[in-house]
Amino acid sequence: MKTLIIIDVQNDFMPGGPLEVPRGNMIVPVINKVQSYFDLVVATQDWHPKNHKSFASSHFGKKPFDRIVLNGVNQTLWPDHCIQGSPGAELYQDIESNRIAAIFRKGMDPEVDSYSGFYDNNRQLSTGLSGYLKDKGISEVHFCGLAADICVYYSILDSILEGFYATLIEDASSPLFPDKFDDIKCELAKLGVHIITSSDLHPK
Ligand code: VGL
Ligand code: ZN
Repeated sequence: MKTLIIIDVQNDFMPGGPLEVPRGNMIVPVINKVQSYFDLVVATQDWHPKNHKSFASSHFGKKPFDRIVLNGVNQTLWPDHCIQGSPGAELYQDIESNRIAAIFRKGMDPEVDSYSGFYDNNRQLSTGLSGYLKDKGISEVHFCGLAADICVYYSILDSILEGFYATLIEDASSPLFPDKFDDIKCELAKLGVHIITSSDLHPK
């Protein structure tokens, strides 16, 4: 069963949002085009309580993109984003959502960030995504969404650890820090991740 996982295509990550990803809106038509090539489409949503410890605003004297150690793990501090129930946390309005079978939310524990759609950054709390896919007999997953170098990247790493074959659809994903993305792609390729563009995919 061909499966597409759409990571965090939410308003706050779009150009003009508090944690804008360059070209974040440009990937949306590509994602919409390829959805019909897949038998199963699932999505993730960054979904933080308003006092989340990954926000610079939760730490006196800190500013966005500072780095701290949070409960023993390195943490980049972010601008407030994707607050539960806020308009910024909603899926971007142009993303076609009719074919999205399930949405897995993450980052709900105020003490722990969660980049991956599978596990939190401490690798303690599962979203259930792995079990959901395995229950359906899925062994291979395609990834797209935002940000390519953060939540998509960590989701791909976890998918490999969970035993899935992973593919990144590069033009359906966009990085927060484009300068460092070549290194990430190299690392993923070495791990056996297929990196393709949407033109390599074909309608069912
Ligand atoms: C993300 C930073 C903080 C992402 C989420 O979706 O890539 N990045 N929270
Ligand atoms: Zn977040």
